[in-house]
Parts: sequence; C-alpha cells; structure tokens
Amino acid sequence: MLAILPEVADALSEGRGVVALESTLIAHGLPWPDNLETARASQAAIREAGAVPATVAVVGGVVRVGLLDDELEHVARSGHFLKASRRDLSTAVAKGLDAATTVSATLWVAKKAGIGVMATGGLGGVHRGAATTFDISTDLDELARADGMAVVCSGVKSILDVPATLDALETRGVAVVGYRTGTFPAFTTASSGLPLDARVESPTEAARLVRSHRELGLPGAVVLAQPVADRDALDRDEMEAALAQGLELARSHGVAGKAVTPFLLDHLRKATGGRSLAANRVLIVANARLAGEVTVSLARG
Ligand code: PSU
Ligand code: MN
Repeated sequence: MLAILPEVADALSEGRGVVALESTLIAHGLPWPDNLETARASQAAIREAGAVPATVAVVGGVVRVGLLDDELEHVARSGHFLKASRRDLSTAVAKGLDAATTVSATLWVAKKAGIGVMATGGLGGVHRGAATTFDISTDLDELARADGMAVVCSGVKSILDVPATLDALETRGVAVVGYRTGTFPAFTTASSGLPLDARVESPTEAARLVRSHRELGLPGAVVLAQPVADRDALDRDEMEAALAQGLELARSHGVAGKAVTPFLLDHLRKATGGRSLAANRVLIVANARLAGEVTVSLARG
C-alpha cells in the first residue's frame, strides 16, 4: 500500500540513513512560496548530512514515501490537500484523495516503510483549554506507539499548552531529550523555561541514546528537541502577547479543531511582521539537518 520512491527504497535496503518529513507544514503550516522553499531546503539539508529525504504525503489516494520535486511543488502550490492525521489515511486512500500528513500519520507511514528517523517543526499536543474542549493532538498517542523512532523537532507548537503537553508526553512514556539545551524549546522561541531531564550535545550522542532505547525494546519514540537558532528566535513575551490576541480572534471567529493551527500561525506571522515565519523556516531546516546527522550516525552503527 506504500509507494516508496526508488531512491528511498535503495537507501533503506542498503542500510543508509533516511529521514521522513511530514507534509502538513508544507500544505498548511507555511504560506506559498515559503513552504516550497522550506521543503526543498529541508531535503537539501538532509542530503548534505549524507542521508536521503523521504517526504510523506497521499497523492491521488496513494501513500507516497518520498516525493519528486514537481510533486513537492504540487503539495505546496495546489491548496487543496487535506490535513491527514493517522486516522484519515484510510479515507484518503479509499477515496483517491490528495492529503498532507501530520506528525502522527507521517510517523506511522515512516515506521511501516522501515524509516527510523523523522523531522518536523513543532509537534502537536495539548491545546490551551483542552480541559473543556478535549482538543489533544493524536500526535501524542502516535509518539507513544512509534517504538524506537527518533523525532527531531523544536518542541511543540507554541500555540499549545506547553506544560500540559510535556506532562502528557511523560504519561505516555515518550522520551524527551534536549539537543544542546536543558529546557524544552518553545518553537520560534528558544526556551519554554520548562526543564528537561535529559540532554545530548552531538548527533553521535543522540544516536547512542536512540540505540539504547531500541536495544532495550522500550515502547514509544525518542523526541530530540532542538531550539531555534538564537539570532532567529523570537522573544517569549512578544509571542505570548500575539498568541493571546490570536486565540481570542480564533474564538470570536468560531475557528476550532484542526483549523486552529493554520489560523493562529497566520495571525502570528502578521503580528510579528514576518519574523515568526522566518524563524519557523529556519528551525524546520535545522531540524531536518540534525535528523540527517543522527540517521547517518545510526546507520554507521
Ligand atoms: N506545527 C506547525 N505547523 C503545523 C503543524 C505543527 O508549526 O502545521 C502540524 C503538524 O503536522 C502536526 C499537526 O502534526 O500540526 C498537529 O495538528 P493537530 O493539532 O490537528 O493534531
Ligand atoms: Mn490540534
């Protein structure tokens, strides 16, 4: 049921490093043409690290693992790709639809294809107000079952309830490791201020930790959380103020469920004069690069 690009299939059968990339951030997270530029730069960064990129999406009802450049452009440009979490995959396939995959769907597809490392910008998690709305991303449950997967990100979407999300990850037994940081990154802000129990300083050390997790047969993924580069990072108070405003707007416009993220990201972009978008781009590419380095180190054994 999976259409694996020959280049990706070859790399997998030869035991070379492969990194899975999600496509929701291309179709829904970033505006055109930043989305295509970022998707291309992410793939290039993975190649520079010596690994092979595999962007995941459903195209015409086919679950694709690895996209050619014109297909990447189609995802970025078309505007009609659905946002598919894991549970939406069967509908997309049965109906022959185009769908971008979230972290949960990408993790599931990657695992199925035999890919052990993925990269993204920010994970989904517990939304603010989840105590009454029950809006908790299925990303968290998939992270809990994606045994031995390494997921490189810059924490979770800043629009979430970050402390509650960290707690939910702990409950689910998902290992969260800071990459050259002792606190959980907060997406376009370098730190949430929330302490982490573990940190690593290099791709080799990260790979060693992932290998231990796998050899122990522990369930769930290892989340490797890398902060956005200092020079691109946004100030936490500024972000919080813009967010509060955006959340209020979303509420008054009746925006709910999976439409919330694109709405808020767009609001933040305007409110920060484009700096949140620039930081978002930078961190996505940096995470792809780090994921490439980690998968190469894992492949060396
Ligand atoms: N982070 C972003 N932009 C995004 C996402 C995360 O900055 O578009 C996407 C990811 O694909 C993630 C998904 O898996 O949002 C989670 O969505 P939901 O809250 O609907 O589960
Ligand atoms: Mn959500």
